[in-house]
Amino acid sequence: MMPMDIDDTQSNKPRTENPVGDTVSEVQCWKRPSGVAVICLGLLCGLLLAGIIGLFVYSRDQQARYSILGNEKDQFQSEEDHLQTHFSTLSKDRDLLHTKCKTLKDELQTNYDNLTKERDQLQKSYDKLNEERDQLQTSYNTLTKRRDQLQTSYNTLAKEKDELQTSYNTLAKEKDHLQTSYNTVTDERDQLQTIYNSLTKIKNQLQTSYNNLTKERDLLQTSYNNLINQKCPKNWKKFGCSCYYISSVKNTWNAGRQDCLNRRADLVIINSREEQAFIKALGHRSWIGLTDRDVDGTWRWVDGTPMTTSYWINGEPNGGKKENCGENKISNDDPVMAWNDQPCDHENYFICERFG
Ligand code: 2F8
Ligand code: CA
Repeated sequence: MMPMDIDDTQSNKPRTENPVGDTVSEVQCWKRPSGVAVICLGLLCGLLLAGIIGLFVYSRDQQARYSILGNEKDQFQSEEDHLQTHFSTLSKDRDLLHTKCKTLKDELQTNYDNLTKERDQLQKSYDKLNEERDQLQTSYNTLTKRRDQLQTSYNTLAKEKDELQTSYNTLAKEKDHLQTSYNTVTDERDQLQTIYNSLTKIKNQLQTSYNNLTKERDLLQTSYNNLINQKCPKNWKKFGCSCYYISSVKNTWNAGRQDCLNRRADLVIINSREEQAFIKALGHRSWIGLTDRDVDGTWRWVDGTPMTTSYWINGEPNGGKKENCGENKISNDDPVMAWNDQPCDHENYFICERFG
């Protein structure tokens, strides 16, 4: 900032330090004697007077203005000094700022250059990163597709795994059941093997027995055939393998039995319904080889075997200890049922039986 130059403004105007001096040329006009000149002189005097008055007024005003201007000049001078001082300070500040500015400018230039280099490097890095980003984006897209495929595969595999797990659990249960069944069957097999071994032994024993029995059967069959074909003595009747003799006289049970024994026979033992029917059909009320004389109520045959099948008449036996010997009674119409218990000392016909 430049200081304001007050003196220069004043120098543009004519110096008025001595205004009286300026009227010298006008006084010289008084030396020309003429009327016109007088008039002119009067006019001039008037004009001069007016001028003087005007100058006076003007001078007074100028004085006042000069005074004001002096004051203003002082003020301006003071301000100029102040401004000069301020200007000097500002100049110093400007120089300082200029220096700082230059330093800053250099620093900024350096920073700018550095930043430019960094920017270029960053730009390169940015471009490189962009390329890497694009590559990564491509890789990301590829990986995303691959991930989706893997996710689909994973889901499928997960389902298959669950199904396999379910199948595995089912198979494990079935395996346990089968293992239990296998153990049970194994135990049963072992038991059956033991039984089989025992049965094999028994079968072999039975086979041996069967073979022996077959031989015995064949022998018995031969004997049976011989017996069947064997004829009975005179006055004896044939039935099956036995011959039967019907006494012609009556006697007690014991005497009748003795008579049979004398004939190499014994009182008849009835072993079947057919034999009983045969005996009854002979048409004689007679003793048979049945008695409970040893134990009342327990009937046995003369060979000592217990009676198992009976053909008692309805209501018999009824004699208790009084009737201990069996007879074949033919008074009823039934073709089979004919037995009655009688007192053993009662006399009765008797039937003997010889086997073979
Ligand atoms: O009514 C059946 C009964 O008949 C006779 O007694 C009344 C017989 N006794 C004699 O013949 C001795 C019983 O043996 C028989 O039960
Ligand atoms: Ca009786």
